[in-house]
Amino acid sequence: MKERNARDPTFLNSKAREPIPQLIGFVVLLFSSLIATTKATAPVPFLFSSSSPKPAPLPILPLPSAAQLSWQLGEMALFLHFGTNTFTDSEWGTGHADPSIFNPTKLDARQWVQVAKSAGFSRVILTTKHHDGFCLWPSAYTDYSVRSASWKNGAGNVLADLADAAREAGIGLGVYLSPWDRHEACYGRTNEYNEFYMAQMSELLTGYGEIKEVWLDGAKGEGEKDMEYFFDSWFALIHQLQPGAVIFSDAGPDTRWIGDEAGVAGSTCWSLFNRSSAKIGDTDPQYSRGGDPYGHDWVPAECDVSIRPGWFWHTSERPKSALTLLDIYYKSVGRNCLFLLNVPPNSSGLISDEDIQVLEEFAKIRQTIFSHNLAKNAVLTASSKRGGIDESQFDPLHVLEEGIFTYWAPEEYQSDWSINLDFGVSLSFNVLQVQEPIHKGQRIIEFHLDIHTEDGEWKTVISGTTVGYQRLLRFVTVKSQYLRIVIDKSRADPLISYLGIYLDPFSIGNDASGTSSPSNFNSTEVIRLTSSNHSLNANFNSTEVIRLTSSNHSLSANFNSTEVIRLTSSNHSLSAKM
Ligand code: FUL
Repeated sequence: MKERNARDPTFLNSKAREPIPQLIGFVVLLFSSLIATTKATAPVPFLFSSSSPKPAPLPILPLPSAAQLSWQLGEMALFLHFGTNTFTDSEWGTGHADPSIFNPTKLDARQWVQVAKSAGFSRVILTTKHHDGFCLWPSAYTDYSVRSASWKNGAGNVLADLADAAREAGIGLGVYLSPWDRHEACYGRTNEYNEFYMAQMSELLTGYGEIKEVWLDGAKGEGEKDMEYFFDSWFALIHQLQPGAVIFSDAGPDTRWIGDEAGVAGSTCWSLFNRSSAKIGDTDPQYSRGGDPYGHDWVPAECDVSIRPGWFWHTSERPKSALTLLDIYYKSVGRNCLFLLNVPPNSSGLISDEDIQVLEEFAKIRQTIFSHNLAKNAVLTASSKRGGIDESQFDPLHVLEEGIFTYWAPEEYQSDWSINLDFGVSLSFNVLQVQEPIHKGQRIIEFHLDIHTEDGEWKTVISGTTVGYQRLLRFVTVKSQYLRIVIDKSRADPLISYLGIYLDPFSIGNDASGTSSPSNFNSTEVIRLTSSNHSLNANFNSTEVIRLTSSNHSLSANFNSTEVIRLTSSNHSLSAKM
């Protein structure tokens, strides 16, 4: 069969390919019933044998590599910004700080790893060298490193400690090696510095066991020395030395920067991308946020953000709240991306207690919401099933099995694609989770969720664009016994590997009476309000999200700086404008 061309406009529109396949289906049906009636006298040995399984559908290009798949399944990584900046209260060190100031007397990489692991992070990524050039391992190519630090009289090696701890705990290890180096004298001399950088990279990738991710960027201050980075040579070296590692940069090759440092992906977010349309150090945020439905390369996005205002630890800064992290989780992991949360160790060499507390709360909140999938006890039926009723491989029941490798597939050449759920009783919920088996490509373009109302009508609760590895959509709490997920547009037959229906108790509408707050939304996105006993009215025209938290009748709001929000908290009334 020919590869399907995603640029063919009729291919994007499910309605464009109905009549002929339906006719074929009818003829096949007629033919098979004729055979059934003549079966006793004229057996058909192989044509309709029920014992041979229907092969899986063809994948649709581009597809992820094994390393990209394992990266995506990890969902969350912990970034560790640590170095001389931790001791000089700076973000971009000059490169001239005295290396002896590096003295984290209580440094315990096992604590970092335990914090990461118990909060659900699958890998840790260390700034082995930030822009100031100070190296957290004893590089042979510079003395601006732990070798010149007071810490352990110059005998320490942060990367080695972290590698051991990560290996023991069974979580992945990644390294950030900043291309921009404000200390190294050869920076600016192109050939020399590229050799130097590759020599340092080789040290990192050969001395510390398996490295799962290499992180680099094009960040550089105004007016700094100009030079060319030989990215293609770097990438080849990294893949040669660590074939299982993904390389992160603004343009991939394996995972791309989402284009902001707030951890937020676009509400449409393709893993499809054209590497050649992106430039390291000169990102087009729009292109990165959304990816490219016509992209030829598989380059899913990573959403980086710091738990604190700065990337490095500063005594004056405090961590974000667990609810803010939850909001970012919905907008990163819930939008087909990896959530890279920076939690900087402090100057004693430990992750601060207040950060740990937030991470523990964040883990508990996720556990509360996502450990109870209401769909688990539902009766599931699908609009059709690949291979017909006797084929169990593509049964809709697979959407309740954790993971992406088993899935529901519809019969070929259908015009309607949906999965229906019957809870048996009426239940309240406000979160939809959908996952695609991305090893077969990213397919779904548009989808929506309907509930069956008391007057017997189907009513759309929420609609969305793109699914990919995982889509989480929040909406005002609704109550229903019957619901259906409908796929409206897809690049190829849609496949669904997981469906979740949850009640997020931190969301709008879960007031004491259990009734939904009146609201009007023009958005396909989420509004989440937490209120105890009060009525809430909200009108939003935005595709973005706001979060309002009301407890003890006091209100606080967290939102992106590009959005405007007005809140009135007096006499328990509230209005918001975006
Ligand atoms: C940027 C850097 O300039 C910041 O200091 C930080 O490391 C962030 C993750 O990447 O490019």
